[in-house]
Amino acid sequence: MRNNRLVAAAAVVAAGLISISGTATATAAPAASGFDRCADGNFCLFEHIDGQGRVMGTKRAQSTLPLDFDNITSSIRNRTGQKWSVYTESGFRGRCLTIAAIWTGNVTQYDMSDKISSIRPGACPA
Ligand SMILES: [Ca+2]
Repeated sequence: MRNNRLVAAAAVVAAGLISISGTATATAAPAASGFDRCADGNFCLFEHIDGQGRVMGTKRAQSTLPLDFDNITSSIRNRTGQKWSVYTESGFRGRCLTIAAIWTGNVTQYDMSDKISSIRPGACPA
C-alpha cells in the first residue's frame, strides 16, 4: 500500500515536470518578484528596501539569524497573521521593534535597517 502511494506520487511529479518543460517556452509565468516572494504563512526578511535583494522566509523564531542574513534586513513582509518582534542583537536582545500581524514595509523608517539579528513570534516585551 505504502509502495503504491510512493509510485503514484512519483508519477505525478514526473507528469508535472513534463508539463512544465512542455509549456515553458510559450507560457512561462513570470517569476515572483519583490515582496511577492514571501510565501503565505511566512515571516520574510529582505536584503533591500521594497522587498528587493535576497529573501529569507521562516515560520519559527530565529535566536541567531543565518550568517548571511545577520544585519542586512531592510524590509519585511509578515504573512503569519500574528505579531512578531525583531531585535538588534542575537538571543532576542538589544532594541526591539514589534511588527504588526499583517505588515509589509521598510524598517529604514524605524532606524532598524541592516541591524536585525534575531526574530520571533509575539510582540516586544513590555
Ligand atoms: Ca540591507
